[in-house]
Amino acid sequence: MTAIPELDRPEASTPKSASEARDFPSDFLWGCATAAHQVEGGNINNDWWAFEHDPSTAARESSGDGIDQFHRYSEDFVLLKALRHNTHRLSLEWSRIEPAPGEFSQAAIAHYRRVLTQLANAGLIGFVTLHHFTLPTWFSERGGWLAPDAISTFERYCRVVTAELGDLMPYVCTINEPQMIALHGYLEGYHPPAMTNPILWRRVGRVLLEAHQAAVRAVRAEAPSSKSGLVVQLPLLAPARPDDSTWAFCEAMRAEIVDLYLEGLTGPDRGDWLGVQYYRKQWVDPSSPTLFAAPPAGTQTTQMGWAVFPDGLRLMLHRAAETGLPLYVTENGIATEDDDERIDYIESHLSAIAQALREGVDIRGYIHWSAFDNFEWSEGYGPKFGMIAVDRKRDFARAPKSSAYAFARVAASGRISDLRHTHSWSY
Ligand code: GCO
Repeated sequence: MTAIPELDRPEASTPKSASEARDFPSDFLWGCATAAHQVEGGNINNDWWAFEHDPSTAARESSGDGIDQFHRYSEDFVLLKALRHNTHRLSLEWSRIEPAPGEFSQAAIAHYRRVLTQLANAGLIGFVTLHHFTLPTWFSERGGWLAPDAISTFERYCRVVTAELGDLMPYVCTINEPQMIALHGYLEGYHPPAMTNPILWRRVGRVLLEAHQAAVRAVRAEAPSSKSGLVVQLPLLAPARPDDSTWAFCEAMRAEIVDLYLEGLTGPDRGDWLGVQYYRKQWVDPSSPTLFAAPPAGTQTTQMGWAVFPDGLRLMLHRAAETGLPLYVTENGIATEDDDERIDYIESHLSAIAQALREGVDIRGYIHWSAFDNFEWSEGYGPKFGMIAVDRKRDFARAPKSSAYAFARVAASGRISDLRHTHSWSY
């Protein structure tokens, strides 16, 4: 393992809390998540690239070179392992693998074989997402998820990649946040295809649930030892006001954003586990043009304007546990320039997970969003979600922040109190 002076000083191996009980089991998975379009750079053949370059859309800037992970994945994985991660979540870029309908790039598949081999060699258990927001341009131009053959086309891609790479994918995340694809792309209009149509919003959500099941079938057929799961964002939704119609509207939103997916995970193709992604509490407001009210005055909010509410993670883990599936937290994090605030956020959210564990919820890992500051979709590179800064202006140098070392100590010991044991460390 690469030595990191901040972590490998002799006192670091015997943290002050060594005698305290662990908060997390010794086989718990610890890591960070990324997505191809947010880190690779140069993904010019997908719907997001087109959206970023269309001045009429909500996108602020081009994803450009990303953080050039397309070329720097090896050193990134070695760094994450040195930071005591034992797992890593990343995604495959469909538009590279299938640049034209039915035409699969052997070079792109070979690239991802090198990436996933390097991941395993670095000692990181792979959570590999098949679809994380970006669609090949040809797929979106044919109607995206609303095209009559969308599911069978996606299933064909899933079969090819799992047949080619499944031996290197211990965990497969089928579709990232189907609810957010539907909500942001078809109702709120700030992701492609920039629609604001309540009927299509509802329809796409159902298509994506079916597409998940098709992906599970593909994984079972082509890579039977891989374990597949849907990864859903589960915000804690509350009515903005106590009147009956706001309550009813909140229930209707919850039905579409949460219940549709959790209650839809039935039958043989539901997958082997479920990924819970949690960031915030949201107040539903039928009279707001965005359908959500601003957080109440005095609420702590992030660079994204999101309300910090750690107990919501515990509550949504309980809700997700009703599926009976083992759970992994596959995303949770904060956009902030203030890294101390990130450490606070990690502490409060890990405490919520530890409490859910004590309450009997089967949670097997925590994957933070994100490893590196990266491209935050329509918001561009402004929001800082990473534990590791990247110098995009010069040489793409990676610089771990204090939170990266704090997280490393918890990952090594399984004790939340080790986040704060900074007295014996210098940065
Ligand atoms: C999502 C995606 C990530 C985001 C992250 C912060 O949740 O929207 O999975 O790609 O970058 O969640 O918004």
